[in-house]
Amino acid sequence: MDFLVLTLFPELFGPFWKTGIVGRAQENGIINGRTIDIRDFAAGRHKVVDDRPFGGGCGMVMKPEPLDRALTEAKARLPQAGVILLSPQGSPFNHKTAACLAKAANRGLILVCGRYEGIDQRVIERHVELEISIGDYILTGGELASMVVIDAVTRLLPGALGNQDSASDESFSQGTLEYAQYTRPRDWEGQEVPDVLLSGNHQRIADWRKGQALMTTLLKRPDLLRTRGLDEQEEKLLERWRLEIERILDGQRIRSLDPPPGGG
Ligand code: 9D3
Repeated sequence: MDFLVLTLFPELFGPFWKTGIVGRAQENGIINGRTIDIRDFAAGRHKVVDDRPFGGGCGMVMKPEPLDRALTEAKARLPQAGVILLSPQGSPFNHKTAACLAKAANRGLILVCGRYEGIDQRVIERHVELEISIGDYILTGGELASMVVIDAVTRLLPGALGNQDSASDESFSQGTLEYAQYTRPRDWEGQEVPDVLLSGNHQRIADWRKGQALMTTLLKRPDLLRTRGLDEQEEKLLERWRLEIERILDGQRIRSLDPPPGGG
């Protein structure tokens, strides 16, 4: 899958393209990640890429011309690619979006990273197909957000993970959080690993993990289960806590999750 990132800070991507699962995918030819420096498309000796906003206000806006030329070059290199703008105004990024983008991997992606207070709206209207935000907090630019998107999409591509199955049976495709994990030593400073994990009974282990994942989700992210619901097997696994679960799913407060008195 081709990723072409348009940015004013291409140096941020050096180690990113070379490290970990993204790095290995790049080496194996599963992805081809490149950056384009928007400043290379700026005019004049000073290579100006920003200007003051019409209507006044503080901060600067990315000028349309350099970005438009950079995008024209990007589209010439990847004519089939979708164009995504990373922006605080975008749709929230989640597993479903990542899976969707991974499915259309053959098209490739052009990712536009804004800096300053934003980019001229007319470039967005001319080129951008999808605006993505990675959450409700303020970043200083789209670069980290584009790495988040590329990272999440890459690990869903066939062959990117060591074990082929590991992406499909993990938590967000199931709509839950993950079960707790343990490794050696069996007794760590008096804290023991749950017995069932040492039992060698694969069915019991699988059931324990499902129940553990469901309880964790219920306690930490009840919103995930409320939209998803429980199937018959899951209801059986959680029978013991049925009353508490119904109370939580009815939207009542979980006191342990409320902020402690006095904050902190
Ligand atoms: C405080 C400045 N904001 C009001 C004028 C506008 C603003 C512009 C540009 C705020 C942040 C940014 C830079 N952020 C991104 O480009 C960005 C982002 C983010 O800030 N949060 C979550 N997801 C994303 S994706 C791109």
